[in-house]
Amino acid sequence: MNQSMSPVQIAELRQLDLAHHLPAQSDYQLQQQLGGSRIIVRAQGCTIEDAEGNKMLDGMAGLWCVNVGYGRKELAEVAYEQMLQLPFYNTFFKTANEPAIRLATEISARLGNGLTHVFFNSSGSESNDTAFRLARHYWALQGQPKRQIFISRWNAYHGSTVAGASLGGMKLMHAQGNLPIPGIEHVMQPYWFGEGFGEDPQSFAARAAAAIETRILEVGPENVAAFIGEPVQGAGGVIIPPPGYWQKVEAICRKYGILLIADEVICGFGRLGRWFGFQHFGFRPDIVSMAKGLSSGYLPISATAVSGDIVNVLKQKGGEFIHGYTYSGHPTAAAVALRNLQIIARERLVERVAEDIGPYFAKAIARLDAHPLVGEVRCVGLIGAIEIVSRKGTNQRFMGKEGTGGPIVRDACIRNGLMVRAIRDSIVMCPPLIISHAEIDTLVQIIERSLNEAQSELRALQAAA
Ligand code: PXG
Repeated sequence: MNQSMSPVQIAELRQLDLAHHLPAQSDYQLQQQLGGSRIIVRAQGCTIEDAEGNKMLDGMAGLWCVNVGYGRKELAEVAYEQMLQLPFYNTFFKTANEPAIRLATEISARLGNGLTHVFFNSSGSESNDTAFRLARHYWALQGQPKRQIFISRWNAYHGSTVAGASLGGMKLMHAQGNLPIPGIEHVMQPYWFGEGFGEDPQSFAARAAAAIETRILEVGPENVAAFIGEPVQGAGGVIIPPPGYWQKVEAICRKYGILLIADEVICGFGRLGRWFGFQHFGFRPDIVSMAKGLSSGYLPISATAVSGDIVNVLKQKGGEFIHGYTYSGHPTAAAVALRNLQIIARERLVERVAEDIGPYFAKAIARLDAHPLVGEVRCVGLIGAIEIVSRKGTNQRFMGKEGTGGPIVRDACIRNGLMVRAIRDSIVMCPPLIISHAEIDTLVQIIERSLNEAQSELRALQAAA
């Protein structure tokens, strides 16, 4: 288990990767040019290792999900035991299973705020699909079937299914496959550095929230089902709304009787130093989507939590909610998720983010603010971003457009042993919640070194343009 693969084995795998495998969200021509994907073979703690034996610090917790870190034997054991006892059974036939019931109970206890019930799915996208169908169904039962419209933000990420990508505000995703589907309205995002630079953050927050109200009035409040938003936009580039934004959004939703859906797929399970992001920002959603950190990515499982008020309507007026997935309430995935939540609680990882590693991370990455390429450093809890700019003190980008600086710095980080993601010109960080102080120091050192290396390349590009 501890040996890296031979060059022959690696070559064979990469060949088969090209011949038969379509990796997610990939440019398949580029995959071909690169001779196949990088094969990741194992991971432990916060470190991943590829087939060549290169070890890298995982600054992304896999894909914003491995909150408890890699190599948790007890999660493997719980899956093994559950598979022997009951690997699978559905929840369609007036049936349920103990892990799903106990997990739903645990999630609703952590949520509080009247979010009493949980519907299970296998991915964040499906979780939002469930929220979408449930919200429309709820309004139909309430005798307001015209309430069909969802309001979302540009540059939001809510998944890759048809409803998820439509709810999301990624224009490049919409361009493929004629999305969004009808009934979805996008408004500005609370991205101060990109869209409010130089503006007082509070008035920017008010402007971003007011855009929601304006759109509600344009389409008619009686036609709006829900507003959906990530407490902090992750895949959009770690967009942390200025203080006051969420309170204003919540007040607008209440004013017009619109459901508020929090997409906690990234923010949930300790990422912001509370169990859920809405608890950090101090608002109260009616529906909550969650995935990723729910099982720390050990098995695919997601959940859509629903307020007791909505559930009462379903119970009293609903009949059958004709929605569900084969794997809704999957016992093995639920057993692993339940144990994962027990680990988070036992090791006090949420408190650790709030009181120890979050503040340490904030202080450590703040150092990068002095770098000539860095326009802004922002973070909350254990998620953060660094904006790459061509001129210090501005939000101007290399080559006069977004997307040159970020990828060059990211590639340097990866070369130097840190897995991070570039989103346009942001380097984003989302390490496992167990990351040590020493590993945070390493993360910052690698970024600093990578910024230095990228600088000459970027200045040369700019000069040649
Ligand atoms: N909501 C949010 C907030 C997410 O971050 C999803 C929904 C969809 O989850 P699934 O499990 O269906 O992928 C996500 C997923 C990126 C990246 O580019 C981010 C995600 C997925 C893939 C890539 O950073 N987030």
